[in-house]
Amino acid sequence: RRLWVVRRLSRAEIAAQAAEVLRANDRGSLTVAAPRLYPHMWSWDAAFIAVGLARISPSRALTELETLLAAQWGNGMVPHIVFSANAPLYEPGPDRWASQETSPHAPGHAATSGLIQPPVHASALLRILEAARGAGAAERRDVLARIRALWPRMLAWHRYLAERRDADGRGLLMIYHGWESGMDNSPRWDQPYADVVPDPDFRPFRRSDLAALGEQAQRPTDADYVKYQWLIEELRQARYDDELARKSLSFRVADVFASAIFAAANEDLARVGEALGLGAGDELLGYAARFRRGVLGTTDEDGFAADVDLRTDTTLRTKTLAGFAPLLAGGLDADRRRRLVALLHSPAWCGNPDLAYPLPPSTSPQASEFDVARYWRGPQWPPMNLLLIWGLERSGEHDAADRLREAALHQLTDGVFAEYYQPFTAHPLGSRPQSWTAAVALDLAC
Ligand code: 9WN
Repeated sequence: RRLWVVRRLSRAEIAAQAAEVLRANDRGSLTVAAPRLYPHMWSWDAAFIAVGLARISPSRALTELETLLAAQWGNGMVPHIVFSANAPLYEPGPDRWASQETSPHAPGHAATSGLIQPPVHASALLRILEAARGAGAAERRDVLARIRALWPRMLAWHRYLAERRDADGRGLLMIYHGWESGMDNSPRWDQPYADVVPDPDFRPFRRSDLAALGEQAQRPTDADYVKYQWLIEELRQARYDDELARKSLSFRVADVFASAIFAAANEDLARVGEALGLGAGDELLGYAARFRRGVLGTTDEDGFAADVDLRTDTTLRTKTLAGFAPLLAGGLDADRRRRLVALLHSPAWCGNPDLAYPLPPSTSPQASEFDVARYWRGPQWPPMNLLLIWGLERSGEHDAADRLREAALHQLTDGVFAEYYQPFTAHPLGSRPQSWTAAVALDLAC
């Protein structure tokens, strides 16, 4: 085992270099997720990027959310990709989605995908609001006025999720594609994907990700990709209509991690609304309570949560990071919360003796599916550390939050700002420099 050894940056150097990465990936009113592999705007990346940018300029941070929400669909859906023109090739591009031709809800002025990603946006908005309080009077006034203007879109996004993605009110968000979870090839989805069988005459298109990255072992497999592409075909056939999708798609899963993010995001949006006198507090806190209950309803005796395959009503108990969802959503009784935090520190997770940094791998090293380099099947992902830090703080677990914060920052002192990290050697993996990693570094370093 060869550890990745580099000159470590100081806190001030990390902040400066991270800011430089975000500047270089800035295309004016949006920040590309990464210059080569992801040359467009991604939904949850944009939220993390806004959190980082808020440390430099609350106004520019808000622009990120404004650009994303300007591409919102008429039914409130916020698309997972907003395409920029003249960017390097990324597949599936706008033609594959054909959203404007297919759905009456798709915006006429923006090319977008037809999926969602986890709703971190309101949590980003709250951080922008907090950062604006420390800004000069003119910027503060401007940011507050723009948050008011954005409010109806944020509310419509949360209503879309609560009404269209949890139609039966069980407090869990339904997703139609592994990409909607943001954890594309996580073992969480192995079982549901086993039932996704493309039509025999389906012709998959060429992958652009392998050419952009060149590291096949760090990306999903070809077999995975055919299914990812096929599900887009199914969605298009369902005209991106939630009524139809909910009944017809061959992938329909309740995503417990996104549901926990949504529970927290509703509380955060309610706080923004309260601070600006915008109302809707009862509605938002009602959603928060519903999704918190939904998440808690999937937990085992340690408080570890599970996804649910909604086609078969099967609980999917996998050893992935998503199991810590209750720490994000809150609501565990003190005893089980302590057990869940102990599990987080145990050898199955951050306490694993082989780890270079005590940070949660995306999949437990003790799981049979663990793969040290392959994307969401093992590597550590900086934005997930940030979500857990927020969750631990929200749950009152301040010592655990501090430990995680220190390790997460230390990992990023290599100054590479990689998409993900090899957990045993700390080698930077995937695309680089990745904007959301720079944003997390900036937030942690400030
Ligand atoms: C598909 C942009 C996105 C992240 C996801 C990550 C990856 C895309 C891909 O990159 O997904 O949406 O092409 O692999 O899994 O979490 O938002 O950084």
